[in-house]
Amino acid sequence: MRLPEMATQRIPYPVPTRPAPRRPAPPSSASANMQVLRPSLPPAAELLPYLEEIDQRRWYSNSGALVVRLEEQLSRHLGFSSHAVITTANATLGLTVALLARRVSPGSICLVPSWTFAATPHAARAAGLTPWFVDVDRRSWALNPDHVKEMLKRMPRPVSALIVVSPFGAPIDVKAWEEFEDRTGVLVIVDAAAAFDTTRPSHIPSVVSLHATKILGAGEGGFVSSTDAQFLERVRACCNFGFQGSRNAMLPALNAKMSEYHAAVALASLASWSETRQRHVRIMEWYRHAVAHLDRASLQPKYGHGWVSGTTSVLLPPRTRDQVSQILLQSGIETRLWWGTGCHTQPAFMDCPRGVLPVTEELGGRVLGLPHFPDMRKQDVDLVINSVSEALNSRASVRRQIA
Ligand code: T4K
Repeated sequence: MRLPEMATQRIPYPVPTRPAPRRPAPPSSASANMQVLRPSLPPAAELLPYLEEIDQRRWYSNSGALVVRLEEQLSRHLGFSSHAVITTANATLGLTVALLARRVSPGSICLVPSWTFAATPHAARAAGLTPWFVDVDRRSWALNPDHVKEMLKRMPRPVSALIVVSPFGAPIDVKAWEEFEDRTGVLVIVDAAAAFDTTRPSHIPSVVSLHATKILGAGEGGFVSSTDAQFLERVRACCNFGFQGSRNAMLPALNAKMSEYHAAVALASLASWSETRQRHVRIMEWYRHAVAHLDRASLQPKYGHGWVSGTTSVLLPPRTRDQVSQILLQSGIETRLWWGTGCHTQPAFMDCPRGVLPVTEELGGRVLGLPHFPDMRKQDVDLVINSVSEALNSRASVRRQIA
């Protein structure tokens, strides 16, 4: 039988032209059309040497040389004394395999904050657990080990695991969570998706995202880090169909491996990390300086205190967020509710059990993600914060007129 004409035709993809310059030109204008995030991954010229290596070896996935090199470089960069990183296809799968490799009991409860991205409870479910939403601490926007210890006394069913989330890259007190794990026996995983800059060695696994929107980007990608070598061996197997030195599936598993092409982008990103970090340090300093002049809004707790992130979130007065976001949009400034109104309000998680969530409810109604991208300039930050200030003032004057 003859195939229809269309199916046999090749789509005329554009032929690549000359490699782009080292960094794209600044995209933003201080007047309008500012995206909330505009990632800048390494240009083609910086990827070329890695891509040529792949061509020569004809090895494209399954623990290739670039993946191994990336894992070694990441381990060193994060301050581990030995190979302590396993790369993954993305952080959502990284969280899932980390839970599987910690040998959590299927069907048991995994405590997660509701104040997080949907990936966190999705991963708990994918690992066969029931996500149970817990409230965060107002002072950190993260889970508090002492509050959770108290909560455990009142749980109706056994809790096997807990995912503590680094809020938008802010550091987590890993020592406190190590002690929590020792005392309670609940297995802890850190969702450090946005926390490449603040991840530190611990036997407690941290899972970092290398998504294009994160500070260290591979397009898609992630990694699991831990000082526990046996756990890491299980993570490696859980990323590769459960194989442990043979083609017999020994563990519950997935295919969560990173390809050589993604490792190439991650290696090129890592090579320019200090320059990237410096850009974010500057942006965060500008935001801190500008927001200090607003009396009714504040940045997330300890924003930029010795760490960098790829996003900026501001806490607005109650019942102003939607109007501020609308007014900014009218001026061409895009904003984003990165974590929506809390996972417990999303249809996929409506059936998940939960505690009371007053802080999450409050943050879900008041936090707004402002523009933050690597080539942002001081005048862009000033424009954003002046627009927030004007939006808050115009709202206050409307309320005064009504009164
Ligand atoms: N845990 C936490 C706490 C997380 O925040 C995340 C992910 C994860 C786990 C899971 O990590 P991964 O499995 O993704 O590795 C984004 C990201 O896709 C997601 O990685 C991130 N968190 C989440 C908070 O945000 P979207 O759907 O909001 O992205 P999107 O496509 O709307 O892009 C945001 C802005 O960036 C837009 O203005 C468009 C722009 N953009 C985006 C991409 C991808 C570009 O200009 N170029 C691009 O290539 O999810």
